[in-house]
Amino acid sequence: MSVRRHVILIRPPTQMGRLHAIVSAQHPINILYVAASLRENGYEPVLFDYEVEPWEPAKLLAEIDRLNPLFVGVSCMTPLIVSGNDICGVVKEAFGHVPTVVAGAHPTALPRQTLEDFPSFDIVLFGEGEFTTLELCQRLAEGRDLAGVQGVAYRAGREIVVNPERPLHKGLDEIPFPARDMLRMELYPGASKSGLPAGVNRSTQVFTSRGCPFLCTFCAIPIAHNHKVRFRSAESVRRELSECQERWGFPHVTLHDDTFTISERRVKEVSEAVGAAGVSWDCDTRVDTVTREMLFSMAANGCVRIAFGVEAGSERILKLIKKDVTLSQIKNAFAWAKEAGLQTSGYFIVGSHPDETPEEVEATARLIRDLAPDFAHIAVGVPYPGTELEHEMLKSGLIFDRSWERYMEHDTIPGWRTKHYSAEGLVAVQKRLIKDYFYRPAYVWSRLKKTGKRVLAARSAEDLAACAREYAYWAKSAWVGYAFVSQSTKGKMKLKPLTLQSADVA
Ligand code: B12
Ligand code: SF4
Repeated sequence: MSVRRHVILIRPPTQMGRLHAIVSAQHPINILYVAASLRENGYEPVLFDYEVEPWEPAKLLAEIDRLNPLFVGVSCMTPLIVSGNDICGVVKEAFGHVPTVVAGAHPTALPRQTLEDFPSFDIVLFGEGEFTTLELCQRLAEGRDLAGVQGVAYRAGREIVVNPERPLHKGLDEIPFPARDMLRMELYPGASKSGLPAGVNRSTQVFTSRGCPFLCTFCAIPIAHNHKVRFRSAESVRRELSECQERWGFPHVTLHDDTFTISERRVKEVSEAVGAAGVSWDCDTRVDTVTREMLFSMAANGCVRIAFGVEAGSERILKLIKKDVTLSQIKNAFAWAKEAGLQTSGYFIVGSHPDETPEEVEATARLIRDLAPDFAHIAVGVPYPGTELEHEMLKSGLIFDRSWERYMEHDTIPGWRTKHYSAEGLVAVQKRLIKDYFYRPAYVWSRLKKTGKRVLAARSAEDLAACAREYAYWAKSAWVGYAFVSQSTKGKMKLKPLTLQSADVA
């Protein structure tokens, strides 16, 4: 009998809603990390990325039939858990003996509850995936049970067993680079960050660290990383980038660290490594971990865009959500970034704390206008499982519907409210802030001017074509955004359940 070596890894269809029209799909780096580890250890992973390819059950089932895999695994953030379960349901119905595994942010926060709520999953893998997956495969290949495998929860008869968590990997440099060669690159044509036009910058994402030490009450990242941050060496980042350059020649890279600028010395080393690769890049970070000099040095090394988590315009709310930054730090960071010539982006939240008053939301609106970022990501606060925000809202009885597909920052009516806003009220105020910022003559003029400058500086037909694509991108974004803000939260904008049947497939 041949040894079973295949594993099927799946990203469920996107629930990015209309945003998907303006922010193109990112590479599923987390799954590609797991795939690379599997391959290095002699297994044969097969990827189905339903964010970019059509969900065709017959094709998946034929592949399972052909390969007889050790398991079929899905990666699920909270709003994707329902469609992840639907996919595994289709698998179980046809091949009851093939184990189904769910991993990612949602099951990591709720391992036991995920198995209790979703009958199509056999096994939950929580926390980091590389080493746990290898041990899981070994046990499944040997037909042994999962007792003692750290980082898994599973069914044993009618019981659910939750094993102890696996300690975080100490040496990130030892983990093989994501298996990007498994992607059909033509399915990921553009940039994956709002404000970096799709089609203008073909890009990939690179993690130079994992985790974040801060305490923001709404953020799910510390759940998997225990408020710890671990760094890769600049040399390891340099090698990953040269692999990317040699094989795919991406002109742009997103450094996807949760807070890229935590250590000044390391920012310098990594920026220089990226600069030497000759690509443009962008990153996300906090306003209190940058200096003017750092931003200039990043720009000199090819950084073109920086996004800051701002969240709120009221110092009281910033304290309540444990963001621990001040308004003057926010203003300085944006001013320095602009001075350094970087495109700026800000993340803002309405309802980041259940106590936020309408006056405080207005303070956020004013702050967005004052900062005048190139792009403002204005979200509704979502009480993701395991966060302090969720704990507080459950305690105050503000969550009335835990349908996970509603756990999106946009495009659905929330299943929760705050003390001052109803669920519809939160969406209505989110829409108003978006409209007030993006649909002002000053903003439209600033966009026309910025791209206009590039038209004047164009030296080739290629440069001009890039400018035309950029104009088209902003026009499309304006159209998509307008359709969103002008839709009533009542009537037409009834919750559209984003399940497998209705999720959009690019
Ligand atoms: C990149 C990213 C995205 C990308 C998509 C990435 C992808 N792979 O699909 C984009 C930008 C599209 C995105 C969108 C959203 N995201 Co996001 N995203 C991230 C981010 C920044 C990095 C993910 C990552 O690759 N991490 C690095 C890898 C190494 O870690 P990992 O993801 O935990 O994966 C490991 C294990 O979980 C496991 N694993 C994961 N999947 C699988 C699958 C199998 C089969 C196996 C065996 C193992 C395994 O192995 C991996 C390697 O160790 C995280 C923050 C973070 N630091 O994780 C947020 C994060 C995951 N996102 C989050 C959220 C909320 C969203 C949105 C819902 C926001 C919204 N718009 O409403 C959307 C939903 C999108 C959708 N499709 O419906 C939350 C999740 C919270 C939650 N409980 O769901 C996070 C944690 C951010 C936060 N601040 O809280 N996201
Ligand atoms: S919001 Fe940003 S700074 Fe706060 S914990 Fe999450 S990643 Fe860290």
